[in-house]
Amino acid sequence: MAEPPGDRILVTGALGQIGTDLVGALRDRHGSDSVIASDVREVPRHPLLEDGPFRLLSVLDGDGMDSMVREEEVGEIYHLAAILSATGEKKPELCQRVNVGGTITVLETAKEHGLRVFSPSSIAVFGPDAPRTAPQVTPLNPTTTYGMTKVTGEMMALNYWKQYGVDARGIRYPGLISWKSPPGGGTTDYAVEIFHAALNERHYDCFVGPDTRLPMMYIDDAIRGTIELMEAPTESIGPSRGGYNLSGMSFTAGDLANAISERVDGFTCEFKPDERQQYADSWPDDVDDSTAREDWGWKAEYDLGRMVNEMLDRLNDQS
Ligand code: NAD
Ligand code: AKB
Repeated sequence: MAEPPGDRILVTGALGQIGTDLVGALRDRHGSDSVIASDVREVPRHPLLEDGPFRLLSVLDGDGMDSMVREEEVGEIYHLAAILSATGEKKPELCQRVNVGGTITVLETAKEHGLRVFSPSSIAVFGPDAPRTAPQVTPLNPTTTYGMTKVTGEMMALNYWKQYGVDARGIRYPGLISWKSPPGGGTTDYAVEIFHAALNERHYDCFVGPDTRLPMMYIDDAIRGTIELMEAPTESIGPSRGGYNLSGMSFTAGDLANAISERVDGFTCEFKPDERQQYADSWPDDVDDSTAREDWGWKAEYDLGRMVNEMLDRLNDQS
C-alpha cells in the first residue's frame, strides 16, 4: 500500500443528514482545518461552510477526487454521498450511478493513495425473506434499487480489503433521527418529519401505517458508533467490515406518534401510506448487533423515550 499524502479527513456528501453531525464531531476531535467537508452542491448558510474547509466535489469525478486527496493531504475518507431509498426508487439509474459509481471512485482513490475509508451501508440490504430481527449473516435479497447498491457497496469494501489491503469499514445504519438537518429522501424520513410537524403544526400526515416497525437510531449513537468503528484496531475488525449491524431502537410509527403526543399537547397524527410503505415492509423490524458488540464493543445508549425527549428539547431550543 502507498503512504497516504497526509492525515487530513475528506468527507463526501457532507451537507446531508449524517454529514452535518459527523463533520462537527470529527472537527471537535481533530481540529477544524483537518476535516474537509465536500458535496456536489452548496447550501447557503450551512454551518459546515463557516466552521472549516469546504470544497465542491462530485464522487463521480475520479480525477477531481485524486487531485483533492493529493493537494489537501488526505489520509482518510468518510464517504457519505449517496441517493437514498425513496429518491432511488424514483431515479434508479441515478441511484446506481452515484451509490455504486461513487463508491468505486472512493475505493480506487483509496487503493492508489493508501487511504482508510468509512463507507456506510443500510438496513436496506435486507429483503422480505430476512428474519424479522435480522442477523449479521443472512441471505441479502433487497427489493429496492437502493438496497441492491448497498449490498454491492459492502461486497466492494470487503473485496478491496482482501485484494488490495484498503482498510474500508461500514455500518448498516438503521433509520437515523436527528435535528440539525433534514433527512435526504429516504423511507425512514417520517421519523424525523413527525417532530418538525408536531412542533410547527401540531399535526402530521404519516406516509407509513401505524404498525410499521423499523430499526431506528438517534444520531448521537450513530456518530459515536461510526467513530468507534473507525478507531477500533484493525485486528478487531472481522469479515463483517463492509457493513456491521448496529441496533439502536425498534418502534412502530404508532408508538412514535403516541410518545410525541405525551409531550406535545394537541398533537394528532393521521396515517396515509404511500409507495414508501412497500419499501418499509421489505425491511426487518430490528437487527441483531452481537457481532459489532463482540468485535469492537458497540452498545447503543438511546431508547425511544430518551430520543423523543432529546429531539423535542433540541428543536425547541433551536426555535
Ligand atoms: P443525505 O441524502 O442526507 O446526504 C447525501 C449527500 O450526498 C447530499 O448532501 C447530496 O448532495 C450528496 N450527493 C449526492 N450526489 C452526490 C455526488 N455525485 N457527489 C457528491 N455528493 C453527492 O444522506 P445521509 O442520510 O446523510 O446518508 C449518508 C450515507 O448514510 C448514505 O450512504 C446513506 O445510504 C447512509 N445511510 C443513511 C441513513 C439515514 O437514515 N440517514 C440510514 C442508512 C444508511
Ligand atoms: C432510507 O430510508 O433510505 C435510509 C436508510 C434506512 O437507508 N434512511
